[in-house]
Formats: sequence, C-alpha cells, structure tokens
Amino acid sequence: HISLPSYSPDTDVKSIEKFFVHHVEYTLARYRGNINQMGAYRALAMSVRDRLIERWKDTQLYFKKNGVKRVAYLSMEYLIGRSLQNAIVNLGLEENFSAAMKNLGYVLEDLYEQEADAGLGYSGLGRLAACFMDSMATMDYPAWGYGLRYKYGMFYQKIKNGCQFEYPDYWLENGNPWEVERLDIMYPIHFYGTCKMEMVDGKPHMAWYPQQKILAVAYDTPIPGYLTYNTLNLRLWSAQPSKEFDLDQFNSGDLYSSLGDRSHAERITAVLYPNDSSFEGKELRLKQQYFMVSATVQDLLRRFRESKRQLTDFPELVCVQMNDSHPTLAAIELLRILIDVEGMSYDESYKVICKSFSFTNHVVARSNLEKWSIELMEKVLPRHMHLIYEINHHFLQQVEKKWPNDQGKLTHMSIIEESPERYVRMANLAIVICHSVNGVTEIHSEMMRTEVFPDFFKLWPERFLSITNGVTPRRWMLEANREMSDLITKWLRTPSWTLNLDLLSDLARQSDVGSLQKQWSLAKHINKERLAGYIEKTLGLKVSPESLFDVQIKRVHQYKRQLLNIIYVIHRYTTIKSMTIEERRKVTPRVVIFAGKAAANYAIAKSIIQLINNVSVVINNDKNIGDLLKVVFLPNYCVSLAEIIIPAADLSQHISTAGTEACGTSAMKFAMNGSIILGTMDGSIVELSKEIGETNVFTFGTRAYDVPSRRSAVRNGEWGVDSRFEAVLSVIERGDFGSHDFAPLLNSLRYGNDYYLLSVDFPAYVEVQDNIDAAYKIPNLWNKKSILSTAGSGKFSSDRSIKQYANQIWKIKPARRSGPI
Ligand code: 26Q
Repeated sequence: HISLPSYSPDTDVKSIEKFFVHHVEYTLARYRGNINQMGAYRALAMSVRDRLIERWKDTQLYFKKNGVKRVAYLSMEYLIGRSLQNAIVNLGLEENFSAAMKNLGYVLEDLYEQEADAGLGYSGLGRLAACFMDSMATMDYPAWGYGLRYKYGMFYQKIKNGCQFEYPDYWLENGNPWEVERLDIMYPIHFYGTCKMEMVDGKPHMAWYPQQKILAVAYDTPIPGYLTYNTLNLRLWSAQPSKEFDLDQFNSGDLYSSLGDRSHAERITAVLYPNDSSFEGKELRLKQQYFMVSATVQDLLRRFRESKRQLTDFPELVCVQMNDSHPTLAAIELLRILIDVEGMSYDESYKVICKSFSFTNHVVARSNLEKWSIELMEKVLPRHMHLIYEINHHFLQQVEKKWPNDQGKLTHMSIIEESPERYVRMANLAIVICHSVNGVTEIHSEMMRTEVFPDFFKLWPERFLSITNGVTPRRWMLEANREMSDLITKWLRTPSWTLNLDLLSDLARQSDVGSLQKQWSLAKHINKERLAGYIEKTLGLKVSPESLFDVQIKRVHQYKRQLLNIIYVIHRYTTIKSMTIEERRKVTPRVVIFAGKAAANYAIAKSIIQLINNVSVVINNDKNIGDLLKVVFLPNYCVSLAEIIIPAADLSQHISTAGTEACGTSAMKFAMNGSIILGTMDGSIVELSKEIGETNVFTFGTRAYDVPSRRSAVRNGEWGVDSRFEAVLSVIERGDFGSHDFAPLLNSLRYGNDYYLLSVDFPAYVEVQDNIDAAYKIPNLWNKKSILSTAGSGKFSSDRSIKQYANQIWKIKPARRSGPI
C-alpha cells in the first residue's frame, strides 16, 4: 500500500485553496490580500488540521466499535519538532498542497519555516516517543500517547561571546493549530493531606484526605499515520485550578489570593525541567509526574468502563508502556483506585497492574536511576507511599524465599533505600510491578542484566527484554532529505522502502555503480550547500561545501565527549600550522560542526561550549589556515535544525566512553542519510557497525569491558598520557583560546580525574581520523561507504521497534480503518 486512495473530495488543489481562504477569512478574520507569511502558515495549518480531525474521529470510533486491545504510551516528554510538513507528507498530499500554495502566491517550504518547534522534551527519550507515535500510527496500531502540555518547552539557547545563555521557549506564542482543547475532558488531581484507617462495612480501610485539588484538562493532538487513514491521538494534560477551590477563597473575600492560587496550580505544567539525563529530586517535578499519570489512569478507566467489562479484564483491553521510570506512579495510582475506590482486594488489583504495565529503561549508570526522598513522597502522596510499602513488603518476602537469610540481596533489591537517607527507588519499583522491562540496545540490555539490575535478572530472567530503538524514516529521510529519498526510490524502483526500510539493503548491491555514486554525492552536495547557506545566514561565516562536513550534534555532556572532539580539532590545527605549503596540499579540508545544549546548571558542559566557540573564533579567523579547517557551533540545537544538519553530514561522531550511552538514536538518522559513522563501540554503534559492516564504519577506543581497568589505571596515575594530548591541554592553559578560566575543565582531565578516558582514547582517535582523511580522498571508496551506510540502516526504523513492542510485550494487532464512513 503506497498511494493513498482519494477518499475525500477535500484534498484536490482547488479544495485546498478554498479551505485555506476560508481559514484566512473566518479563523484569522483577515483579508486575503492582507496576510503575512505567519498568517498564511496558520491558515494552511488549520486546513490541514481539519483533514486530520476527520480521520482521527473516525479512527477512534473504529477502535471503540471493534473493542480492540490498545496500548497507552506514557511519556513525560514528546520532542515533536514541527508538524506541518509531517502532516502533509503523511497524508500523501505534498504535491497538491505545493501547487495550491503556489497558485495563491506562496512557497510551501517557506510556510513550513514559520512553525515553532514543539520542544516538549530534552533529547533522546523525548524524540523516541515522537518517532514511536509516528510508527504506531503508520502501522495502524491502536494506541494513545499521553504526556504533559508544557507552556515552555526546552529552553532557547543563545551564544554570546562563546557562552551559553538560556531563554524561555514560549512555543505557543503564535497559537498551536495542531491541538484541540477538550474542556469536556477534565479530571481532578489531588495532592498532600493525610491518611486515616477507617472501618467500612466492618473492614479496615485506608482513606486519603488530600489537601490540594488541581484540574487536568486534555489537549489533543492528532498524529497522522503515513499513507493510512488511521490517525492517533496524543493527549497532553494541562493544569488548571479547580473551581471549588477558587470559590472557597473568593467567599472568604480574598479575591487576589485566589488568583494567586490560580497561577500556583498552572505552574505544574508551566515548564519542562531544563536539566537532562540526570535525576533531580524537585517537588514540582514529582507533582508533574503524578499529575500526568493520575489524569491518564482516570482517562483509561473512563474509557474501559464504556466496554462494560469487569475491572479484572482491564489487562485484556489495555496495556501501558512507560517511557523510563518517570511514569511509574501510574501503576500505583491504578492500584489505589482499584482498592480504595472500586473496593477490589489488594491481590486482585496487584494482578491487574502487573499484567497491564511494562517499562523501558533508558539509564545506564546506577547513579542516574530515579529515586525520590521518602519524606517528600509521604508529604505529596501519602496514600501512594503506603501502597509502595505494602508492595515492598510482599516483594521482600519473595526475595527472602528465593535467597534465605541474604541481607545483601534484601538491601540491594528493596524498593526502599534505607541509608544514608531514605528513598523510593523508582526503577526497582517499576521492575517489581511490571511484567516486562526492556533496554534500548543489545549492549544496554546486557548491561542491565549484568551490572544495573543483576539480582532482578536472577529472580525474573523472563522479564528482561531488549528492544533496540529506532527512528522514523518519514521525518528523517523523506521529509528532511528529499534529494536522497527521490534517488533511493529511483534506484530501488519502488517508493515502498519508506514503509519497509529493510528494502534499503538492495542499495548495497548497487553501491559500486558509478552513476548511482555520482547522483548520490550530488544529492549530498546539494544538502551541504543548503547547510552552508544556513551557517552563513546564522553566523556570517562562509564554509566550502567541498570540505568534509564532520558533525557532532547532541546534548553537551562529559560522557558524550565533545571535549575529545575539540581537543582533536586543536591538535589538527596546530599540526596544519606546522606544515610546509607542500604538506598542506595533502590535507583534507574539514568543517567541524557542533550543536547542542548544556543543562543550565552543568558548569563543565557549559565551559565545553565556551571552549568550542573560542577555538572556532581563533581558527576561523586564521588567514594562514583558510578553508583547510573551519569550526562551527550552531546555536539552539533542536529537531528542525537537526533536519537541516543531518542530511548534509559526510561524517558524524558518536564517541561516548564505551558503556555510557544507552542507545544514541541520532547515529541511526545519520546512517540513513548516508553519513559515515565515527564512533566508539557503545549503544547503537555496536549494532550499526554490524549492519553496515565493520569496514564501512570507523570505530576506535576502549571497549566497554576494558573501561573499569583503564579507569583504575588512570586514577592511580599508571596510564602514560600521550604527549600530543598533553600539548593541547597546555595551549589551552596558556590562553591561546581566550582568557576564560578553563582550569576546571583541564583539571577534569588531569591528576587521575579523567573518568571518561579522553586521554586513554586519544591516540586511537587520532589514528582513526587519519584513516578518515585517507578514505575521503578516494571518492569511489567514500561514496560506496556512504551508500552502504544507508543500505545497512533498515533495521533502525522505529517501525521495527514498534512491531517488537506490539508482538513481544503489548500483544496487540493492527486495526486499520480503510476510509471514511
Ligand atoms: C528525571 C527525574 C527528575 C528530573 C529529570 C529526570 C530526567 C529527565 C530526562 C531523567 C532523564 C531524562 C532523559 C533521558 C534521555 O533522554 N535518555 C536517552 O534516551 C535515549 C532514547 O533511548 C537514548 O538514545 C540515550 O542514550 C539516552 O541518554
């Protein structure tokens, strides 16, 4: 199924024009002749939305009528980016829309650019949720997404004098045409208060008297599948004060304080916490998590009740997938409602949640696991805390039975951490109450079994699964890289690779064909020119598309080792400077491109950004170097920027210390777009190199199993540091790259502190960079590797990941609605 049957008369060029004009006149209340680009974008988006809403209502009705089992995907983050092009492409209507806009005097691509990114996530985990929504919709799975509608998304990053500044990202400024506010769908959410044991019908019963009540209002976003009528729903909750609460205050005559409480309630969904991948135990975050899951569980129950079946049948109709341990309280909330409200027994209720819930772990380092102070949990959610104790009590009995008199096992596995302070360990809780827990790559899942949760694995080996992440080829190839997508369709003689990415492997057979190679590198060149244009526009810097574009874009973090990259750049710079003119002729010109945000409170990451920018100023202004080397830091990395950069990369770097990156999904996007991979054997690179072929990717560095011994060698001063590495540190120290105080950064690499092994991996990194330069000089060889990167990336479609979730965990089947009623 590749072309969409024309179900609806409303998608021809003339109808599109008509609906556009209708929205200009009636939704925006403006004249046709008096509309700017933003207005045109909004009118266009509204008319696309109308098409989605029809499909979305029909799809929901179809699922309901057929009583199919569905999955609820719970995530605190959805890093969606823009939606207009995605919707039009998924509808299969880009040509029609382009023509209609042209007739009205607009350029469709320019209107795409008007849209603000929906950046409701930090990075990988949030983008994964967005890719999964696309795949679930495309493959017709009955699914709902649930999350929070933050008013402010991931912060906006500006760079001034090389330094990162964070600004609020008010993404709703020009309205959000993709959402439908559902004032008819609203649930009360309670916090704080006390619990009392009471007698009900002669039986003891725990009652919760909460102190705060806030309303959760649904905002629905339709998620269109690609070339299918099916359209899913992403329901994001927004906080609103409850009326009763306001009234009490109002009657007491204190109008202004009641308005104050209004903003207090709204604060729950005001901002996404701007830190990343490391846990921070703030009260507001806990309230956000509970707010999201409580509203969601109430919504799931309301819909389940419509089926008129007994609550013990809940797992037959609903399963819940939790994106990391952040939504784990959903299971406790369901347990609470089943016991306290529905009057079910603990044992029966517990069986229901176990059968329904499963969770994905994205954490590698034990120290990053989510844990909440018991003091806080008892204050905010006293009844839930009781239930967690009860779960732990039953669980520890199981441990005791399996390993009698083993205090160590009890201490390690307990849901409650006792010392030095008391905490609830959310991942332990999640493993106990779920029927399945999965890692996000093979290496990560193996580390979960052996290092992160070894005792749980011994107790319940059958619960541990591995499902490698994936990304959607619609957004990351078809939309972002039209040049290459057209070529692939031409050489595979079918457009259906966008729905069956394994078909890409057929490109391998043709990777030596001269004309394919020529067209392939031309497509890459066009993408590089576009990126060069963007760089010039944003930074005023000219870079040559003839150079090798070498890219590292991701959150800035010590473990991701942007610092290793920039240290190598400095080494490369000083090496070139010491060369004769003759020697310089042999140098491969490079543009080294960085982008990424540092957590606002992560000082070392911020000084890495500072160093990269300072180095770029020195190198880019060195007349002596010219085009041989340029360094670019593009500000405000986000989904829409990734869509420009990734298709233009010749080389992309994924160089985390082995054993620190759970997956790293960007490498998959780069490989799909024909970028050659330079990486360490960590996360997704292990599997990518297997699929693409070891000889076609450039890997280097300490392997995960050697990391502990090398770390201790470094700590004990037994590791001899490479003189070239030390030379770079001294030129930084000397002030060659600005007067900024880089001492803390340098100290993090010296005196046995080099935890992420930059100094250890540096020599191998230099060597592999030399190999890359040599390979780039032989276009046939390079183009072949590039084609093979794409050819080997079929496995990494999120369609494959979702099929695995559906078959192995959710046990759900596609339910395709063929068209309108
Ligand atoms: C939790 C509690 C309190 C405050 C913040 C958090 C929090 C928020 C976000 C903890 C972690 C995150 C984000 C984690 C994340 O993005 N992990 C990445 O997930 C990707 C998808 O699986 C992987 O590819 C990356 O390797 C992993 O780092």
